[in-house]
Amino acid sequence: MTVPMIFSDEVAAARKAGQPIVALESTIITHGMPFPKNIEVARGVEDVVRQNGAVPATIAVMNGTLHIGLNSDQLDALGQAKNVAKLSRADMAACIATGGTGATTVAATMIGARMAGISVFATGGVGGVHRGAEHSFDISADLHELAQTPVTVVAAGAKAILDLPKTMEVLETLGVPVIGFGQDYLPAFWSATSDIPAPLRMDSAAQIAAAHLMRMQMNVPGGQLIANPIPQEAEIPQNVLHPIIEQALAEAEAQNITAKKVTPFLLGRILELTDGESLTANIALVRNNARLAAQIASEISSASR
Ligand code: PSU
Ligand code: MN
Repeated sequence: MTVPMIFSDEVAAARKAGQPIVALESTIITHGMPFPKNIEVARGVEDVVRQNGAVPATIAVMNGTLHIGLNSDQLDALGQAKNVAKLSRADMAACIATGGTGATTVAATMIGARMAGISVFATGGVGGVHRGAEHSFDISADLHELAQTPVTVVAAGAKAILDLPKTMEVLETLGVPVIGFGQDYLPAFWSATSDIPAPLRMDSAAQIAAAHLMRMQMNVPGGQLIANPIPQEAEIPQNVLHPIIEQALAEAEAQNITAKKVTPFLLGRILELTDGESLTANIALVRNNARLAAQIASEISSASR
């Protein structure tokens, strides 16, 4: 039995030519941003990858097939589809086996990327340890995926709705390298910095590529998390965001939102409460991550030649 997996024409050509490829997730399209902005952003992010010398591969499951790269019509269809499943490590295989359609989270996109031989993946923010996890036990499967799947993930840190110190503790326990890009402190998604020191710091895509390749050589399982700060001009300062996040969290608790629904609910409420400003920042940071990911993928390509 083989996995039903299809490459877009663009990705198939890039594989043939040995060009660098950057994986992109699809949950951010279906569950992270509202229609029709989501489709516009997805296309824009793909273009940023292209402008920086790599080929984008947006990953999703459609009608039981794992797609590595979506063409324009498929992107349109996914962006408008209702009731799309949010797939993580636990449910990806079941969705494919039963002919379902689902968007891939960071964890599921990493699995798809590994299967397609793609080393680098750009997203907005990874999942992490939720606030109150000591009661809810809500810890994203993204963290465990980073510990076992050899893909370098470029994100703007963990989303600020999470418990960042606990997220960092879990990543350390799991042996995931967290590399601050160009600064000593970790970014906090919508804000360029936090007061949490970055465990590692690198200042160039070449260094990140070298560390990725060294882990492969050493046969150390797992990937790397690159914490790339949102550009200064696009950030929302932490003191502005703090009360809004508190309100969204309180509403989630009052409405008994749990499990997979937590992250989309919080992102949606923060969007409303900031009058769309959080979305503008989210778009800027994803584009910024796509740029760095394309540079890292190019460095890995040329170093492996
Ligand atoms: N970052 C965003 N928007 C998103 C997500 C991340 O800017 O929608 C998604 C990612 O797919 C991530 C998921 O893997 O949220 C985490 O969900 P959970 O906390 O349920 O593991
Ligand atoms: Mn969760």
